[in-house]
Amino acid sequence: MDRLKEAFYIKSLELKNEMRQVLKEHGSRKMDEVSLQQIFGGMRGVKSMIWETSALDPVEGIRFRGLSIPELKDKLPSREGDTEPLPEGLFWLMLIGELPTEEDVNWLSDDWERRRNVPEHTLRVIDSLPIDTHPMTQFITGISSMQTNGIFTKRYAEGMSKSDYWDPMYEDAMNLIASLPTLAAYIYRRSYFKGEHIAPDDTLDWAGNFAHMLGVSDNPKFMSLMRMYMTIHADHEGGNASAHTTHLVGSTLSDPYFSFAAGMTSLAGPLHGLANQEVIKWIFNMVEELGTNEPTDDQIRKFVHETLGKGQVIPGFGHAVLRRPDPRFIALKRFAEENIENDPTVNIVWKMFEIVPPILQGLGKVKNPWPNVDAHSGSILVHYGLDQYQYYTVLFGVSRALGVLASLCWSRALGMPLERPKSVTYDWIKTQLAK
Ligand code: HAX
Repeated sequence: MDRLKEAFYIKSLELKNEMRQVLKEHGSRKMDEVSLQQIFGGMRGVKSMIWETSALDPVEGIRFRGLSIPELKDKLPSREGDTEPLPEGLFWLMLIGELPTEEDVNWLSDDWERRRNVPEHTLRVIDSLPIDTHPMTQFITGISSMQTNGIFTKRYAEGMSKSDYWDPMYEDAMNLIASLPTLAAYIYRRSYFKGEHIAPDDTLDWAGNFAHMLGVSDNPKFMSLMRMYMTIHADHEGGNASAHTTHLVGSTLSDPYFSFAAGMTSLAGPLHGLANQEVIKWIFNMVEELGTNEPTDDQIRKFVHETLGKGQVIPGFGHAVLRRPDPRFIALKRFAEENIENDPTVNIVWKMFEIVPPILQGLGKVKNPWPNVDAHSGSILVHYGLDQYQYYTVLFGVSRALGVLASLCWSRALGMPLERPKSVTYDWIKTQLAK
């Protein structure tokens, strides 16, 4: 058994036993109450799931196993010559709750390198789609088609015991994560570079090699960006749509390929991960309409009002949980301040950071007027030459695999049951209110 798998197995056995005991003693204790507003309002804030890999505070933002984004930058190993954390380190931390050493991270890079093969038939399935198929459609199709390699489903069919679920779950999760950069780079080169693919570089880490295979920029800062991008998008506790979908589908004992493909269909919605493409599309439309890439504050303000006037949302602003500027937005801003000088798209994003929140506040209904992660990520990608914004959600998806698949391993190791919340009819509500 490999070192990470063994550590995970030992930790999960301990926690499983402890949780069983706690449930036995305190199972009937009330932890939450649900209001009518919450039933109608997309279940905001209803506590209903165990998610070990990260937790989201409305004001502080995300913490991965207790560590904030700046703390991750300080504490996780980075590649020599780079200061951004390696996503391998975050995966290690999320999976077993311990900070990895440099040696651990190197081992994981090598392990994912060994596992990164994408089956030939997956490439053929993608090639059969029209060339202008949205990259997320190609990504989801590719992930589903790799399910033929699934170990969990095969072992289940052979009659595996419940107590062994965690084992093939771990193997599938690791194989899938390892292969995602290859799959995603294949889609990018196919869609935008006439299928001129770039061979992997075995000397590189997982995210560095992904940046290399995309072939966007020779600037080493682009690789550095990919490492931090893959780290900060990885997890946002369990209630967000892509995580929750993966969790829900996984609870039926669908394997990681099916569960993650389902999660990606959630990420592809414009209120969730597709917002990163919508932000740049919105900015490019504004620039084109105004005929300048240096719009004044008043011009931006007018464009924001026009968007709202059409009954549309301002992409990249607002959040279902956060009530402050998203720390992931702040991390990207920090990266841009350190590495990018006077870029027109980045400048527009910074102007919007000042201009949009008071306008949204003025509507009197927006609970969080501040920017989220998607407000900033695209402008930095544009700076390095990755301006095919329809591709952005695939990048988000590759990163999100780290958190949701680590959590899926935990769900199976802890013996989490089929998820099945209760729905009610409006008549039932009226009857309750009349009582
Ligand atoms: N622009 C205009 N109106 C907005 C808004 C925005 N950016 N954010 C919220 N509102 C509106 C809502 O549409 C809602 O209006 P109605 O009552 O007329 O339906 C009202 O304000 C209250 O919404 P809320 O309670 O503040 O926000 P929700 O929890 O319902 O929704 C969203 C959170 C992220 C979906 C929302 O803020 C939004 O649509 N933002 C723009 C899209 C976006 O950036 N999504 C990415 C979010 C982060 C993420 O998941 N990344 O992957």
